[in-house]
Amino acid sequence: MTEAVARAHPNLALAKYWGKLEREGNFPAVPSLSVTLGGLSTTTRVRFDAALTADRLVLNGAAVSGTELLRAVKMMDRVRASAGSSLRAEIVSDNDFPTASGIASSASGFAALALAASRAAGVDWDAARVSSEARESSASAARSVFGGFVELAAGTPSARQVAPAGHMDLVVFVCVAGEGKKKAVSSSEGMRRTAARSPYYRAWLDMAPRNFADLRAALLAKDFEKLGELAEASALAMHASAIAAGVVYFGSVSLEGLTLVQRLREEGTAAYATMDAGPHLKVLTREADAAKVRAALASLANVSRIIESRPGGAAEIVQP
Ligand code: 2P0
Repeated sequence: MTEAVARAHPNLALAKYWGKLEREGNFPAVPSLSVTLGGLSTTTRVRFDAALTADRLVLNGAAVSGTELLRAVKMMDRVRASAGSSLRAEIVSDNDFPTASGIASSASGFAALALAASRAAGVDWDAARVSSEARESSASAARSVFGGFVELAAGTPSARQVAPAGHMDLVVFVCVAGEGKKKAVSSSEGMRRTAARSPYYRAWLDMAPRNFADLRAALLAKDFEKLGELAEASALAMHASAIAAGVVYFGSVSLEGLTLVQRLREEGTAAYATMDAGPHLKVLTREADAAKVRAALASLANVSRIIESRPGGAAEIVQP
């Protein structure tokens, strides 16, 4: 086979990954636990072609070059090494969610690429190997190979499922902060600066594994309130350590959104906030409170759109 198409969903870390081990291969320094976001996907077609002299990448309809292309080529080189092939490929990848939405497209992107490329090259990688190769390109991508609730332990090659998508009643709102923001520092660079300069990086490394273990236990116990509290605490601790190094991803939507969900809780509605390497706000709630939480979030200024998601499935081949 020389061609394959794969689809993968982005994911939202409940217990965050922030910081890398000082060794080759892009290994996280802390364990993380995410929910795979159903309803949002990246679809990637890989076609090996003897007529090509270099890999080509078309992302959302536009040809990509430079460092973005190089990251994909590195993945393709690993696939070629595994297949004993020297063929170059055309990669066509499309997201059905806005790329600048604060939902990491690298997670679904590299999960879909690892799966499609290995299948197109005829190498028989199992899900753990696909996850490990995806992690090397982008650590959060290791988690998007699996559906439902997924963990990636520190220093381990691949992620694994903790619970399936139907395990828990959970609704995720992504509040996309309006345009006009300058581009944030990349996650890799933000982590590097945090590790090098933050007086609170040690505290983060100390807190994160305990937060992860408690959150994992809350998930298995289906304790939504506990899970939400721990997810919000993980995000705040991650950002506190980054901010102390001058790495500020927070914006007005993050701050006003955090205040809003805290007020909702005081009024008796279980909603929890989390943020990643951008100004967008993600809110966790349950089915019974979803309409109320959505209506409250609609009052936030500078939100260009609200995306609603629920736990989704694993990365999969969609065409032979
Ligand atoms: C996460 N983030 O656990 C954390 C929380 C952002 C904040 O993983 O350097 O693109 O490519 O391994 O996976 C985003 O970082 O970083 C991320 P690299 P990645 O989802």
